[in-house]
Amino acid sequence: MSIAFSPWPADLAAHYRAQGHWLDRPMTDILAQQVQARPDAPAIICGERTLSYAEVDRQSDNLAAYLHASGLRAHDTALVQLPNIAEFYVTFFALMKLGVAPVNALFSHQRQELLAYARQIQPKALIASSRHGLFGNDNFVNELRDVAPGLATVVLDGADLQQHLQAAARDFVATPTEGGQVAFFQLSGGSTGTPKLIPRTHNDYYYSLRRSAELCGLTPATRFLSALPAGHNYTLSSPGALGVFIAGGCVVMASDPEPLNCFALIERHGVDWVPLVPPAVALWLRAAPEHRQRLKTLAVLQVGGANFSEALARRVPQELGCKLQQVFGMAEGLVNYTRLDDDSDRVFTTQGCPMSGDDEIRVLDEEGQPVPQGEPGMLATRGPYTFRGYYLAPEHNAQVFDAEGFYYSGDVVQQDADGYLKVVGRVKDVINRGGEKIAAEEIENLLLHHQAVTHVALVAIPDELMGEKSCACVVANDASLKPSDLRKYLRAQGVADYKLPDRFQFMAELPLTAVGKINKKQLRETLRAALDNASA
Ligand code: J2J
Repeated sequence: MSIAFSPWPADLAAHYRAQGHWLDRPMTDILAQQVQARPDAPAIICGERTLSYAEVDRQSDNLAAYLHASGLRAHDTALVQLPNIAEFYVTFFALMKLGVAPVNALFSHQRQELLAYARQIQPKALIASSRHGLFGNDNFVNELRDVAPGLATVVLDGADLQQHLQAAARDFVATPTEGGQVAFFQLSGGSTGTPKLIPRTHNDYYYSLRRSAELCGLTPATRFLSALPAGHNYTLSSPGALGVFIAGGCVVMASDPEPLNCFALIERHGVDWVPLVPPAVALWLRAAPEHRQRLKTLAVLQVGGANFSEALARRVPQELGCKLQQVFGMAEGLVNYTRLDDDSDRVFTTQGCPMSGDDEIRVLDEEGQPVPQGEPGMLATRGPYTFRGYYLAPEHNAQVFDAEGFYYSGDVVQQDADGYLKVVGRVKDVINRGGEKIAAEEIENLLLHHQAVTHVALVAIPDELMGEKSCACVVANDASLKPSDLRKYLRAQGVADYKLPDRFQFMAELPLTAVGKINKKQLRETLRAALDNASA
Protein backbone atom coordinates (compact mmCIF):
# COMPACT_ATOMS: atom_id res chain seq x y z
CA MET A 1 0.00 0.00 0.00
CA SER A 2 1.37 3.42 -0.84
CA ILE A 3 2.27 5.88 1.88
CA ALA A 4 -0.55 8.20 2.88
CA PHE A 5 -0.27 11.93 2.24
CA SER A 6 -2.61 14.85 1.66
CA PRO A 7 -2.81 15.26 -2.12
CA TRP A 8 -3.05 18.50 -4.07
CA PRO A 9 -6.48 19.10 -5.64
CA ALA A 10 -6.81 17.87 -9.22
CA ASP A 11 -6.98 21.31 -10.84
CA LEU A 12 -3.75 22.49 -9.23
CA ALA A 13 -2.02 19.18 -9.91
CA ALA A 14 -3.00 19.47 -13.58
CA HIS A 15 -1.66 23.01 -13.66
CA TYR A 16 1.68 22.02 -12.10
CA ARG A 17 2.03 19.26 -14.68
CA ALA A 18 1.08 21.54 -17.56
CA GLN A 19 3.69 24.04 -16.39
CA GLY A 20 6.33 21.33 -16.48
CA HIS A 21 6.90 21.52 -12.73
CA TRP A 22 5.81 17.97 -12.06
CA LEU A 23 7.48 15.42 -14.28
CA ASP A 24 5.96 12.24 -12.84
CA ARG A 25 9.48 10.89 -12.52
CA PRO A 26 11.25 9.55 -9.42
CA MET A 27 14.24 11.34 -7.93
CA THR A 28 16.43 8.39 -8.91
CA ASP A 29 16.57 10.19 -12.28
CA ILE A 30 18.95 12.70 -10.70
CA LEU A 31 21.63 10.05 -10.38
CA ALA A 32 20.76 8.20 -13.57
CA GLN A 33 21.22 11.36 -15.61
CA GLN A 34 24.67 12.06 -14.23
CA VAL A 35 25.75 8.45 -14.67
CA GLN A 36 24.91 8.97 -18.35
CA ALA A 37 26.41 12.43 -18.69
CA ARG A 38 29.55 12.29 -16.53
CA PRO A 39 30.04 8.94 -14.78
CA ASP A 40 33.60 9.69 -13.71
CA ALA A 41 33.03 13.22 -12.46
CA PRO A 42 33.38 13.64 -8.70
CA ALA A 43 30.01 13.65 -6.94
CA ILE A 44 31.09 13.62 -3.28
CA ILE A 45 34.32 14.39 -1.48
CA CYS A 46 34.38 13.05 2.07
CA GLY A 47 37.66 13.19 3.96
CA GLU A 48 40.24 11.51 1.74
CA ARG A 49 37.62 9.77 -0.39
CA THR A 50 36.20 10.99 -3.68
CA LEU A 51 33.15 9.19 -5.04
CA SER A 52 32.32 9.58 -8.71
CA TYR A 53 28.72 9.55 -9.91
CA ALA A 54 29.26 5.99 -11.18
CA GLU A 55 30.55 5.03 -7.74
CA VAL A 56 27.55 6.57 -5.94
CA ASP A 57 25.34 4.68 -8.38
CA ARG A 58 27.16 1.38 -7.85
CA GLN A 59 27.25 1.65 -4.07
CA SER A 60 23.62 2.65 -3.84
CA ASP A 61 22.71 -0.32 -6.06
CA ASN A 62 24.65 -2.60 -3.75
CA LEU A 63 22.99 -1.32 -0.62
CA ALA A 64 19.56 -1.39 -2.26
CA ALA A 65 20.14 -5.00 -3.31
CA TYR A 66 21.05 -5.95 0.24
CA LEU A 67 18.00 -4.20 1.67
CA HIS A 68 15.82 -5.83 -0.95
CA ALA A 69 17.21 -9.23 -0.02
CA SER A 70 16.35 -8.40 3.61
CA GLY A 71 12.74 -7.92 2.61
CA LEU A 72 12.39 -4.19 2.04
CA ARG A 73 9.95 -3.25 -0.68
CA ALA A 74 8.51 -0.19 -2.35
CA HIS A 75 6.18 1.81 -0.04
CA ASP A 76 8.02 0.67 3.08
CA THR A 77 9.70 3.23 5.32
CA ALA A 78 13.11 3.49 6.96
CA LEU A 79 14.59 5.45 9.81
CA VAL A 80 17.99 6.88 8.91
CA GLN A 81 20.38 8.72 11.17
CA LEU A 82 23.82 9.39 9.72
CA PRO A 83 26.33 12.17 10.28
CA ASN A 84 27.69 14.30 7.42
CA ILE A 85 29.37 11.55 5.44
CA ALA A 86 29.14 10.40 1.82
CA GLU A 87 27.04 7.45 2.94
CA PHE A 88 24.20 9.80 3.77
CA TYR A 89 23.58 10.45 0.05
CA VAL A 90 24.42 6.91 -1.05
CA THR A 91 21.82 5.62 1.42
CA PHE A 92 19.31 8.21 0.25
CA PHE A 93 19.63 7.05 -3.36
CA ALA A 94 19.59 3.37 -2.36
CA LEU A 95 16.26 3.91 -0.61
CA MET A 96 14.88 5.93 -3.54
CA LYS A 97 15.83 3.06 -5.86
CA LEU A 98 13.86 0.67 -3.66
CA GLY A 99 10.91 3.00 -3.32
CA VAL A 100 11.46 3.06 0.45
CA ALA A 101 10.70 6.40 2.11
CA PRO A 102 13.15 7.44 4.82
CA VAL A 103 12.98 9.86 7.70
CA ASN A 104 16.47 11.37 7.90
CA ALA A 105 16.83 12.19 11.59
CA LEU A 106 19.46 14.77 12.46
CA PHE A 107 22.60 13.39 14.05
CA SER A 108 21.91 15.53 17.12
CA HIS A 109 18.59 13.77 17.66
CA GLN A 110 18.31 11.44 20.60
CA ARG A 111 15.96 8.90 22.07
CA GLN A 112 12.80 11.03 22.19
CA GLU A 113 13.04 12.24 18.63
CA LEU A 114 13.91 8.85 17.14
CA LEU A 115 11.14 7.10 19.08
CA ALA A 116 8.63 9.72 17.94
CA TYR A 117 9.64 9.24 14.30
CA ALA A 118 9.63 5.46 14.54
CA ARG A 119 6.20 5.45 16.16
CA GLN A 120 4.83 7.51 13.29
CA ILE A 121 6.38 5.82 10.25
CA GLN A 122 6.73 2.24 11.58
CA PRO A 123 10.04 1.68 9.78
CA LYS A 124 11.06 -1.74 8.46
CA ALA A 125 14.73 -0.71 8.46
CA LEU A 126 17.07 1.35 10.54
CA ILE A 127 20.28 2.72 9.09
CA ALA A 128 22.31 4.50 11.74
CA SER A 129 25.81 5.05 12.99
CA SER A 130 27.59 3.21 15.75
CA ARG A 131 29.34 6.53 16.41
CA HIS A 132 26.07 7.81 17.86
CA GLY A 133 25.70 7.26 21.60
CA LEU A 134 22.39 5.42 21.18
CA PHE A 135 23.81 2.74 18.91
CA GLY A 136 26.86 1.62 20.87
CA ASN A 137 24.85 -1.46 21.95
CA ASP A 138 21.46 -3.07 21.22
CA ASN A 139 19.43 -1.48 23.99
CA PHE A 140 18.00 1.35 22.01
CA VAL A 141 17.36 -0.76 18.91
CA ASN A 142 15.23 -2.98 21.13
CA GLU A 143 13.39 0.05 22.42
CA LEU A 144 12.72 1.12 18.83
CA ARG A 145 11.38 -2.36 18.11
CA ASP A 146 8.93 -1.97 20.98
CA VAL A 147 7.31 1.00 19.27
CA ALA A 148 7.86 -0.26 15.71
CA PRO A 149 7.54 -4.06 15.79
CA GLY A 150 8.10 -4.36 12.02
CA LEU A 151 11.66 -3.07 12.35
CA ALA A 152 13.54 -6.09 11.04
CA THR A 153 16.65 -4.76 9.30
CA VAL A 154 19.32 -2.84 11.16
CA VAL A 155 22.42 -1.58 9.38
CA LEU A 156 24.99 0.31 11.38
CA ASP A 157 27.66 2.43 9.82
CA GLY A 158 31.04 1.13 10.59
CA ALA A 159 31.95 -2.16 8.98
CA ASP A 160 28.36 -3.28 8.46
CA LEU A 161 27.21 -0.53 6.12
CA GLN A 162 30.53 -0.49 4.26
CA GLN A 163 30.22 -4.17 3.54
CA HIS A 164 26.77 -3.76 2.00
CA LEU A 165 27.91 -0.79 -0.06
CA GLN A 166 30.79 -2.77 -1.51
CA ALA A 167 29.26 -6.24 -1.95
CA ALA A 168 28.47 -6.40 -5.66
CA ALA A 169 24.77 -6.58 -6.43
CA ARG A 170 23.76 -9.01 -9.12
CA ASP A 171 20.80 -8.21 -11.36
CA PHE A 172 19.48 -5.47 -9.13
CA VAL A 173 16.41 -3.82 -10.65
CA ALA A 174 15.32 -0.51 -9.18
CA THR A 175 11.67 -0.15 -8.16
CA PRO A 176 11.27 3.51 -7.26
CA THR A 177 7.80 4.73 -6.38
CA GLU A 178 5.92 6.83 -8.89
CA GLY A 179 6.49 10.56 -9.20
CA GLY A 180 3.20 11.39 -7.54
CA GLN A 181 3.98 9.38 -4.41
CA VAL A 182 5.85 10.05 -1.20
CA ALA A 183 9.61 9.91 -1.73
CA PHE A 184 10.66 10.65 1.84
CA PHE A 185 9.71 12.54 4.97
CA GLN A 186 11.15 15.90 5.85
CA LEU A 187 11.28 17.02 9.49
CA SER A 188 9.15 19.86 10.74
CA GLY A 189 10.69 22.52 12.95
CA GLY A 190 7.55 21.85 14.91
CA SER A 191 5.36 23.83 17.25
CA THR A 192 3.60 20.86 18.82
CA GLY A 193 4.42 18.28 21.46
CA THR A 194 5.46 15.56 19.02
CA PRO A 195 7.84 16.23 16.15
CA LYS A 196 5.75 16.26 12.97
CA LEU A 197 6.69 14.68 9.66
CA ILE A 198 6.24 16.16 6.22
CA PRO A 199 5.60 13.76 3.37
CA ARG A 200 7.43 15.05 0.27
CA THR A 201 6.58 13.55 -3.09
CA HIS A 202 9.06 13.02 -5.89
CA ASN A 203 7.11 15.48 -8.03
CA ASP A 204 7.14 18.34 -5.57
CA TYR A 205 10.65 17.89 -4.20
CA TYR A 206 12.28 17.20 -7.56
CA TYR A 207 10.73 20.39 -8.88
CA SER A 208 12.02 22.43 -5.95
CA LEU A 209 15.49 21.00 -6.61
CA ARG A 210 15.53 21.71 -10.35
CA ARG A 211 14.19 25.21 -9.85
CA SER A 212 16.67 25.93 -7.05
CA ALA A 213 19.64 24.63 -9.05
CA GLU A 214 18.57 26.78 -12.00
CA LEU A 215 17.94 29.92 -9.96
CA CYS A 216 21.29 29.53 -8.20
CA GLY A 217 23.09 28.95 -11.50
CA LEU A 218 24.75 25.70 -10.43
CA THR A 219 26.93 23.94 -13.02
CA PRO A 220 29.13 20.83 -13.27
CA ALA A 221 31.94 23.03 -11.94
CA THR A 222 30.04 23.81 -8.70
CA ARG A 223 31.80 22.75 -5.52
CA PHE A 224 29.35 22.88 -2.64
CA LEU A 225 30.23 22.64 1.04
CA SER A 226 27.77 20.55 3.06
CA ALA A 227 28.57 21.72 6.59
CA LEU A 228 25.10 22.04 8.11
CA PRO A 229 23.31 18.75 8.89
CA ALA A 230 23.05 16.95 5.54
CA GLY A 231 19.43 15.91 6.01
CA HIS A 232 18.13 19.37 6.82
CA ASN A 233 15.88 20.70 4.08
CA TYR A 234 18.13 23.71 3.51
CA THR A 235 21.35 21.70 3.08
CA LEU A 236 19.59 19.04 1.04
CA SER A 237 17.47 21.14 -1.29
CA SER A 238 17.97 24.92 -1.33
CA PRO A 239 19.70 24.25 -3.73
CA GLY A 240 21.45 21.81 -1.44
CA ALA A 241 23.45 18.74 -2.25
CA LEU A 242 20.64 17.30 -4.36
CA GLY A 243 20.51 20.51 -6.40
CA VAL A 244 24.25 20.17 -6.94
CA PHE A 245 23.81 16.59 -8.15
CA ILE A 246 21.17 17.79 -10.62
CA ALA A 247 23.75 20.19 -12.03
CA GLY A 248 26.48 17.50 -12.08
CA GLY A 249 28.62 19.35 -9.51
CA CYS A 250 30.45 18.08 -6.47
CA VAL A 251 29.51 18.08 -2.78
CA VAL A 252 32.30 18.44 -0.23
CA MET A 253 31.41 17.10 3.22
CA ALA A 254 32.28 18.96 6.42
CA SER A 255 31.31 17.56 9.80
CA ASP A 256 30.05 20.97 10.97
CA PRO A 257 30.44 24.68 10.12
CA GLU A 258 33.47 25.29 12.37
CA PRO A 259 35.37 27.96 10.40
CA LEU A 260 38.95 26.74 10.36
CA ASN A 261 38.12 23.24 9.18
CA CYS A 262 35.72 24.67 6.57
CA PHE A 263 38.29 27.21 5.35
CA ALA A 264 40.80 24.38 4.87
CA LEU A 265 38.23 22.42 2.84
CA ILE A 266 37.39 25.48 0.76
CA GLU A 267 41.04 26.01 -0.08
CA ARG A 268 41.83 22.39 -0.72
CA HIS A 269 38.84 21.61 -2.91
CA GLY A 270 38.11 24.97 -4.50
CA VAL A 271 34.68 25.26 -2.87
CA ASP A 272 32.58 28.05 -4.39
CA TRP A 273 29.16 27.64 -2.73
CA VAL A 274 28.30 27.38 0.98
CA PRO A 275 24.97 27.49 2.85
CA LEU A 276 25.19 28.64 6.48
CA VAL A 277 22.95 29.69 9.35
CA PRO A 278 23.46 33.16 10.91
CA PRO A 279 25.52 32.14 13.98
CA ALA A 280 27.96 30.26 11.74
CA VAL A 281 28.33 33.35 9.54
CA ALA A 282 29.21 35.38 12.63
CA LEU A 283 31.94 32.87 13.49
CA TRP A 284 33.23 32.88 9.91
CA LEU A 285 33.39 36.68 9.91
CA ARG A 286 35.36 36.60 13.14
CA ALA A 287 37.86 34.07 11.80
CA ALA A 288 38.12 35.31 8.21
CA PRO A 289 40.56 38.26 8.41
CA GLU A 290 43.56 36.01 8.95
CA HIS A 291 42.45 33.51 6.32
CA ARG A 292 41.19 35.60 3.41
CA GLN A 293 43.58 33.98 0.95
CA ARG A 294 42.05 30.57 1.67
CA LEU A 295 38.61 31.77 0.59
CA LYS A 296 39.55 32.89 -2.92
CA THR A 297 37.27 30.42 -4.69
CA LEU A 298 34.22 31.21 -2.56
CA ALA A 299 31.62 32.77 -4.87
CA VAL A 300 28.34 32.61 -2.93
CA LEU A 301 27.56 32.42 0.75
CA GLN A 302 23.94 31.59 1.46
CA VAL A 303 22.40 32.56 4.76
CA GLY A 304 19.09 31.19 5.98
CA GLY A 305 17.24 29.36 8.70
CA ALA A 306 16.91 32.27 11.10
CA ASN A 307 16.94 36.07 11.21
CA PHE A 308 20.11 37.54 9.81
CA SER A 309 20.90 41.12 10.78
CA GLU A 310 21.42 43.71 8.09
CA ALA A 311 24.65 44.77 9.80
CA LEU A 312 26.16 41.30 9.43
CA ALA A 313 24.76 40.94 5.92
CA ARG A 314 26.62 44.05 4.79
CA ARG A 315 29.90 42.66 6.07
CA VAL A 316 29.73 39.40 4.09
CA PRO A 317 30.83 40.58 0.61
CA GLN A 318 33.48 42.87 2.04
CA GLU A 319 35.04 40.52 4.52
CA LEU A 320 34.51 37.13 2.89
CA GLY A 321 34.98 38.36 -0.67
CA CYS A 322 31.87 36.64 -2.04
CA LYS A 323 28.25 37.28 -2.91
CA LEU A 324 25.54 36.92 -0.30
CA GLN A 325 22.28 35.14 -0.95
CA GLN A 326 19.54 35.19 1.67
CA VAL A 327 17.26 32.15 1.82
CA PHE A 328 14.00 31.94 3.69
CA GLY A 329 12.71 28.42 3.43
CA MET A 330 10.89 25.75 5.33
CA ALA A 331 10.85 21.96 5.28
CA GLU A 332 7.13 22.21 4.52
CA GLY A 333 7.89 23.68 1.10
CA LEU A 334 8.07 27.36 0.16
CA VAL A 335 11.59 28.67 -0.41
CA ASN A 336 12.46 32.32 -1.06
CA TYR A 337 15.80 33.46 -2.40
CA THR A 338 17.38 36.79 -3.10
CA ARG A 339 18.60 36.57 -6.68
CA LEU A 340 22.30 36.69 -7.48
CA ASP A 341 21.77 39.79 -9.64
CA ASP A 342 19.55 41.66 -7.15
CA ASP A 343 20.92 45.01 -6.11
CA SER A 344 22.85 44.84 -2.88
CA ASP A 345 20.37 46.74 -0.71
CA ARG A 346 17.72 44.22 -1.53
CA VAL A 347 20.10 41.38 -0.70
CA PHE A 348 21.05 42.99 2.61
CA THR A 349 17.54 43.87 3.72
CA THR A 350 15.17 41.13 2.50
CA GLN A 351 14.93 37.36 2.69
CA GLY A 352 14.17 37.05 -1.00
CA CYS A 353 11.08 36.19 -3.00
CA PRO A 354 9.47 32.85 -3.86
CA MET A 355 11.42 30.70 -6.29
CA SER A 356 8.42 29.64 -8.35
CA GLY A 357 5.97 31.73 -10.33
CA ASP A 358 3.34 29.31 -9.07
CA ASP A 359 4.06 29.91 -5.38
CA GLU A 360 1.03 31.72 -3.99
CA ILE A 361 1.64 34.05 -1.06
CA ARG A 362 -0.87 35.74 1.22
CA VAL A 363 -0.02 38.08 4.07
CA LEU A 364 -2.96 38.09 6.45
CA ASP A 365 -4.19 39.71 9.63
CA GLU A 366 -5.70 37.81 12.55
CA GLU A 367 -9.10 37.70 10.86
CA GLY A 368 -7.54 36.13 7.79
CA GLN A 369 -7.87 39.34 5.74
CA PRO A 370 -5.00 40.55 3.55
CA VAL A 371 -3.00 43.35 5.19
CA PRO A 372 -2.12 46.46 3.17
CA GLN A 373 1.04 45.96 1.17
CA GLY A 374 4.20 46.38 3.22
CA GLU A 375 2.43 45.82 6.53
CA PRO A 376 3.34 42.86 8.72
CA GLY A 377 1.03 39.88 8.63
CA MET A 378 0.92 36.11 8.85
CA LEU A 379 2.38 34.24 5.93
CA ALA A 380 0.09 31.76 4.21
CA THR A 381 1.21 29.89 1.11
CA ARG A 382 0.48 27.09 -1.30
CA GLY A 383 2.21 25.96 -4.42
CA PRO A 384 3.79 23.20 -6.49
CA TYR A 385 6.24 22.09 -3.77
CA THR A 386 4.46 23.16 -0.59
CA PHE A 387 2.95 20.20 1.23
CA ARG A 388 -0.77 19.84 1.92
CA GLY A 389 -0.64 18.14 5.30
CA TYR A 390 1.58 16.71 8.04
CA TYR A 391 1.76 12.93 8.16
CA LEU A 392 -1.21 11.41 9.99
CA ALA A 393 -2.03 14.61 11.85
CA PRO A 394 -5.58 15.65 10.90
CA GLU A 395 -6.17 17.77 13.99
CA HIS A 396 -3.01 19.77 13.63
CA ASN A 397 -3.56 20.09 9.89
CA ALA A 398 -6.97 21.60 10.52
CA GLN A 399 -5.23 24.35 12.48
CA VAL A 400 -2.48 25.24 10.03
CA PHE A 401 -4.29 24.98 6.68
CA ASP A 402 -7.23 27.04 5.53
CA ALA A 403 -10.10 25.84 3.36
CA GLU A 404 -8.21 26.75 0.19
CA GLY A 405 -5.20 24.67 1.18
CA PHE A 406 -2.97 27.56 2.18
CA TYR A 407 -0.39 26.59 4.79
CA TYR A 408 0.13 29.06 7.66
CA SER A 409 3.85 28.85 8.39
CA GLY A 410 3.60 30.81 11.65
CA ASP A 411 5.94 33.49 10.30
CA VAL A 412 5.11 37.18 10.37
CA VAL A 413 6.38 38.81 7.19
CA GLN A 414 6.23 42.03 5.23
CA GLN A 415 5.98 41.86 1.47
CA ASP A 416 7.08 44.70 -0.80
CA ALA A 417 5.66 45.68 -4.18
CA ASP A 418 8.05 43.32 -5.98
CA GLY A 419 7.03 40.35 -3.85
CA TYR A 420 10.16 40.29 -1.69
CA LEU A 421 9.63 39.18 1.89
CA LYS A 422 11.12 40.25 5.18
CA VAL A 423 10.69 37.93 8.14
CA VAL A 424 9.79 40.20 11.06
CA GLY A 425 8.28 37.91 13.66
CA ARG A 426 6.54 34.70 14.49
CA VAL A 427 3.19 33.51 15.81
CA LYS A 428 4.12 29.83 16.28
CA ASP A 429 5.41 28.69 19.65
CA VAL A 430 8.88 27.86 18.42
CA ILE A 431 12.28 29.04 19.54
CA ASN A 432 14.68 29.54 16.66
CA ARG A 433 18.09 28.92 18.18
CA GLY A 434 20.37 30.02 15.37
CA GLY A 435 18.41 27.99 12.82
CA GLU A 436 17.70 25.02 15.08
CA LYS A 437 14.02 24.97 15.92
CA ILE A 438 12.69 24.04 19.33
CA ALA A 439 8.97 23.43 19.76
CA ALA A 440 8.28 24.87 23.22
CA GLU A 441 5.51 22.38 23.91
CA GLU A 442 7.81 19.41 23.35
CA ILE A 443 10.21 20.48 26.09
CA GLU A 444 7.45 21.73 28.38
CA ASN A 445 5.75 18.33 28.22
CA LEU A 446 8.96 16.57 29.19
CA LEU A 447 9.63 18.96 32.08
CA LEU A 448 6.07 18.62 33.35
CA HIS A 449 6.77 14.94 33.91
CA HIS A 450 9.35 15.86 36.52
CA GLN A 451 7.73 15.42 39.93
CA ALA A 452 9.01 18.74 41.28
CA VAL A 453 7.68 20.80 38.36
CA THR A 454 4.20 22.29 38.72
CA HIS A 455 4.12 24.71 35.78
CA VAL A 456 6.59 25.45 33.04
CA ALA A 457 6.88 27.68 29.99
CA LEU A 458 9.74 27.66 27.53
CA VAL A 459 10.35 31.06 25.96
CA ALA A 460 12.97 32.71 23.79
CA ILE A 461 15.52 35.11 25.22
CA PRO A 462 17.66 37.29 22.95
CA ASP A 463 21.22 36.17 22.33
CA GLU A 464 23.85 38.02 20.39
CA LEU A 465 25.33 35.01 18.59
CA MET A 466 22.38 32.63 18.33
CA GLY A 467 19.68 35.26 17.83
CA GLU A 468 17.56 33.42 20.37
CA LYS A 469 18.25 31.06 23.22
CA SER A 470 15.74 29.24 25.37
CA CYS A 471 14.72 29.90 28.93
CA ALA A 472 12.52 27.52 30.91
CA CYS A 473 10.37 29.43 33.41
CA VAL A 474 9.54 26.94 36.12
CA VAL A 475 7.16 26.92 39.05
CA ALA A 476 8.51 24.18 41.31
CA ASN A 477 6.92 22.47 44.30
CA ASP A 478 10.32 21.76 45.82
CA ALA A 479 12.53 24.68 46.81
CA SER A 480 15.68 22.60 46.47
CA LEU A 481 15.15 21.95 42.74
CA LYS A 482 18.15 23.19 40.75
CA PRO A 483 18.67 23.89 37.03
CA SER A 484 21.23 21.08 36.93
CA ASP A 485 18.57 18.62 38.17
CA LEU A 486 16.27 19.55 35.32
CA ARG A 487 19.03 19.50 32.75
CA LYS A 488 20.08 16.06 33.93
CA TYR A 489 16.47 14.94 33.83
CA LEU A 490 16.04 16.07 30.22
CA ARG A 491 19.30 14.41 29.22
CA ALA A 492 18.13 11.17 30.79
CA GLN A 493 14.88 11.38 28.78
CA GLY A 494 17.06 11.77 25.70
CA VAL A 495 16.46 14.93 23.74
CA ALA A 496 18.80 16.65 21.31
CA ASP A 497 21.27 18.89 23.13
CA TYR A 498 20.16 22.00 21.27
CA LYS A 499 16.74 21.64 22.89
CA LEU A 500 18.07 21.73 26.46
CA PRO A 501 17.05 25.08 27.98
CA ASP A 502 19.96 27.51 28.04
CA ARG A 503 18.59 29.00 31.26
CA PHE A 504 16.14 28.08 33.98
CA GLN A 505 14.24 30.76 35.81
CA PHE A 506 12.35 29.69 38.91
CA MET A 507 9.20 31.72 39.60
CA ALA A 508 6.46 31.77 42.21
CA GLU A 509 3.85 31.77 39.47
CA LEU A 510 3.52 32.25 35.73
CA PRO A 511 1.55 35.20 34.33
CA LEU A 512 -1.74 34.20 32.72
CA THR A 513 -3.82 35.70 29.94
CA ALA A 514 -7.47 36.65 30.39
CA VAL A 515 -8.53 33.16 29.29
CA GLY A 516 -6.11 31.52 31.69
CA LYS A 517 -3.34 30.48 29.31
CA ILE A 518 0.29 31.14 30.17
CA ASN A 519 1.09 34.63 28.96
CA LYS A 520 4.33 34.05 27.09
CA LYS A 521 4.44 37.55 25.70
CA GLN A 522 4.51 38.97 29.19
CA LEU A 523 7.02 36.34 30.30
CA ARG A 524 9.37 37.29 27.48
CA GLU A 525 9.09 40.95 28.43
CA THR A 526 9.70 40.25 32.11
CA LEU A 527 12.71 38.12 31.27
CA ARG A 528 14.11 40.66 28.87
CA ALA A 529 13.82 43.40 31.48
CA ALA A 530 15.46 41.16 34.09
CA LEU A 531 18.30 40.29 31.71
CA ASP A 532 18.78 43.94 30.72
CA ASN A 533 19.01 44.88 34.38
CA ALA A 534 21.46 42.10 35.06
CA SER A 535 23.75 43.21 32.23
CA ALA A 536 23.38 46.95 32.92
C1 J2J B 1 14.26 34.25 9.20
N1 J2J B 1 13.66 33.09 9.53
C2 J2J B 1 13.88 32.03 8.73
C3 J2J B 1 15.31 33.36 7.28
C4 J2J B 1 13.96 30.09 7.76
C5 J2J B 1 16.05 26.90 3.25
C6 J2J B 1 16.40 27.74 4.29
C7 J2J B 1 15.94 27.52 5.57
C8 J2J B 1 15.12 26.43 5.86
C9 J2J B 1 14.64 26.21 7.24
C10 J2J B 1 14.76 25.57 4.81
C11 J2J B 1 14.70 32.11 7.58
N2 J2J B 1 15.05 34.41 8.11
N3 J2J B 1 16.09 33.53 6.21
O1 J2J B 1 13.97 24.50 4.99
O2 J2J B 1 14.87 24.96 2.52
C12 J2J B 1 12.56 30.23 9.86
C13 J2J B 1 11.09 30.53 9.60
C14 J2J B 1 10.61 29.27 8.90
C15 J2J B 1 11.41 28.21 9.62
C16 J2J B 1 11.58 26.94 8.83
C17 J2J B 1 15.23 25.81 3.50
N4 J2J B 1 14.72 30.89 7.01
N5 J2J B 1 13.45 30.76 8.80
O3 J2J B 1 15.08 26.88 8.17
O4 J2J B 1 11.91 23.90 8.41
O5 J2J B 1 10.47 30.67 10.84
O6 J2J B 1 13.68 25.26 7.39
O7 J2J B 1 9.22 29.06 9.01
O8 J2J B 1 14.08 24.27 9.68
O9 J2J B 1 12.68 28.82 9.86
O10 J2J B 1 12.48 26.10 9.48
P1 J2J B 1 13.02 24.78 8.77
